[in-house]
Amino acid sequence: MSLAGSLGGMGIIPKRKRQKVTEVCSSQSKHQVRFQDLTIFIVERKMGSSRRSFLMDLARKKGFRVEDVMSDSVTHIVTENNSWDEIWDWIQNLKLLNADKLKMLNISWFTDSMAAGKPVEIEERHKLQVQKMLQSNSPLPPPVVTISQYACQRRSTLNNRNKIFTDALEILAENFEFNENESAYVAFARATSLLKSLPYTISKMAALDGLPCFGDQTRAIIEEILEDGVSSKVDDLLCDEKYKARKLFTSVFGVGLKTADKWYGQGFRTLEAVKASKDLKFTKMQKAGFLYYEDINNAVTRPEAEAVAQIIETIVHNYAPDAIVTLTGGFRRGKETGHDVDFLISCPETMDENFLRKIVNKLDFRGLLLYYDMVEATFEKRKLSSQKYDAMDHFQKCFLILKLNKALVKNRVLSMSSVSAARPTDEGAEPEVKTQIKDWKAIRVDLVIVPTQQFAYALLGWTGSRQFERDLRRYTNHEKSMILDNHGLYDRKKKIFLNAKTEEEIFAHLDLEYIEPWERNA
Ligand code: DCT
Ligand code: MG
Repeated sequence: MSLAGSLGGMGIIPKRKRQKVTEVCSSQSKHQVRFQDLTIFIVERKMGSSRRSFLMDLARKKGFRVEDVMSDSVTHIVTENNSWDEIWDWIQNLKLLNADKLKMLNISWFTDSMAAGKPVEIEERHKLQVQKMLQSNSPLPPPVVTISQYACQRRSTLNNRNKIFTDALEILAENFEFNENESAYVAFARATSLLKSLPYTISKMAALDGLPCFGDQTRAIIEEILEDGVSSKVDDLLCDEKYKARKLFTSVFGVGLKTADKWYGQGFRTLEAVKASKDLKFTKMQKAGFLYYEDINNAVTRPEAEAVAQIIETIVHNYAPDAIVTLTGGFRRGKETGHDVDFLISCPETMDENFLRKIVNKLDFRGLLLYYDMVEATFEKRKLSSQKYDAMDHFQKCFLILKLNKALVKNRVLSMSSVSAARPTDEGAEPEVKTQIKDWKAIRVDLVIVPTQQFAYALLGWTGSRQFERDLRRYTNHEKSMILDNHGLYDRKKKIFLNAKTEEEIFAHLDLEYIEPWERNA
């Protein structure tokens, strides 16, 4: 089969649309076209329909004319992870009149233009690369573009095509982390992250050729899964006493690896036994962890996160109408569930230092507060270090467990109706609630107070993912001789801090293509 034939089969455009090449999109009419002399077509292949629809919508909102289907009126064709040859073959088949005038661009031109709010000038790096000739019988195209070893130079959506491998590698990585085997942890975490960014599924070992981040150990796991469908190392680990105990104990809010290992060493194997022990002392956090264990270990859904957002916003705006509450963490990356809900609250510099306390008090007053742990700002302790990635930052923050009325979430889902507070109940009423129908769910919430000038850096840091952040800092340090943390960016050569109002500006300081939050699921 010819390359062009196989491309048609793989659906650059859906079959039923192929005949109607001159049809013009109707959803464009909702938005005014600001840039009259260009018309964009975005190729669906290797991108997926949902991402494509999202990007089309985004461009239209910004005043670009975008066609649903390929036609003679298209001037700029935008594609992700397809080579010039592939797109050119396909265009030849369409027999367009002005094919030789078409600008054939990779997604970087599109994202640069979206960030600039206008079509940017086409640079060499925006143009599609010619792919080295493949042997016609080779079933696996090699990567068309060089894939970076840094997650911050890759686009990792939630559409993970290599889940069978990443699930296994993640379990093994976690165990290396438990065992404080840093180098093995890093190797497994990086390989996992790279697999998540691939626009195709690995179907044979040769597909790993030329990719960074794979060593002997990670290759061996992938090879075994390709042959047997499972990894014996993972199977063994899932039956391992110590691993099971560590997983179980650290699933309690407030229990870290040290405590988990202590309990394991003392012979404990179940949470029931730990809770029943007369000798063990628990912190306030762990007591809350046990009390709300089931709810906290039951993932937070997006409607729940949105209901919490509404509650927090209402209270925050009551005290500071100008403050901005931003939902961040996994939900900002487009995840539908999370283990908690993370919010940044950005305030003008002059913000009352008791602001966060007032919010917490109000939550308490409304009967919504089950637990809180206030952490004061430690800006004076900030040390610029390129050696170690410091997960914690120096902002004032509060780790909470909130009591979310389930009816509130149901109402939001059913009718998106307005929010009312959960019915207040006594905090100490746990035994009583168990005998009644429980109409609320305990939700883990993080609130972080961020001064406006540091907002973009805090947003970038708190959006994650963990691996994306690690690689962003590693890239910044090794490739740019700069230091990045949740507060700012320091240029070691020029000895200056670089200001940024938006995440786009931070990426630009680092000479990185902008990666959207939903592409940071590394
Ligand atoms: N973060 C980080 N390094 C850590 C912990 C957190 O860079 N060690 C950043 C990345 C994500 C963000 O803070 C919020 O942290 P979590 O809530 O733990 O992560 P999440 O991606 O929101 O995961 P989940 O969806 O499960 O809440
Ligand atoms: Mg989170």
